[in-house]
Amino acid sequence: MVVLHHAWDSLQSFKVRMCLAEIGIPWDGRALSLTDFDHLEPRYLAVNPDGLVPALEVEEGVLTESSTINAYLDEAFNSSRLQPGDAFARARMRWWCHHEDTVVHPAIRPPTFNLYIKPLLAGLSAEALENRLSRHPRPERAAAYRAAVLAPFDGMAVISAIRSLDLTMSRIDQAVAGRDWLVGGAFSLADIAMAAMVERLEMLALSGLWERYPHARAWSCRVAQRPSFMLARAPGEAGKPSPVNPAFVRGLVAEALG
Ligand SMILES: N[C@@H](CCC(=O)N[C@@H](CS)C(=O)NCC(=O)O)C(=O)O
Repeated sequence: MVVLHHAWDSLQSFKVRMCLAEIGIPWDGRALSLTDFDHLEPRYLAVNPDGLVPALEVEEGVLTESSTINAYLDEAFNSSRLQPGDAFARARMRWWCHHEDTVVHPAIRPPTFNLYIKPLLAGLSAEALENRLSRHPRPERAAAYRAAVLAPFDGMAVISAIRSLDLTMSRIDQAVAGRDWLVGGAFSLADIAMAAMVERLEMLALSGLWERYPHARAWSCRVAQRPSFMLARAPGEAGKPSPVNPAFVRGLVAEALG
């Protein structure tokens, strides 16, 4: 059985959980808490020396990078049915996966740190924080946690992230005008990659952004209705109190998009 090291509230882990569910691969989970810094414990750094989730352990070894993992799962367990056969469509699919990794994920991080992680880490002393961060192999990642705990709320970073996410939505809107899925005629790894954004925007009280783009909004609803989307979510999430304040977020959206 494959073993997935993941965090329930990690965007990139969501992608892999959804892919596992979509294909129907049984998996054994090792859930880490990123706000308890489990990912910086020596036992996890032995699995992924980058100190990031997700990581997938299979018989042959460990795979990291969510898009690489999803392509592997589809190829090893699903005869590549989640990747278009046509070379051009497959290249478009890879574009969406790359866009999620290089544009969407970096854009999601400032709102996640400012709106969600900051309140969760409030009260952590600078000393306790540095103790944990001293093991972080990525200085820029350590800096994001440091800012979440020690720096004031960064409204400008959140506003510029909202603008970037809005631009991505306009691209989704064009891609799904007149069809169900992002690439070709079938649901693919591209939809799984971008589904993570659907889930995260909900968690950050930013789902209202979809309203500006009717085709993208309809796509986001189709994605959210897939059983694999529900299975990828944290169990018992519904009804859990969120640290995010929706009224405050609405104000930031108004400022970002006018
Ligand atoms: N490109 C990597 C990014 C992995 C990544 O950044 N994961 C985040 C959670 S979504 C993480 O582990 N954050 C912990 C940290 O920054 O210390 C992938 O797609 O797997």
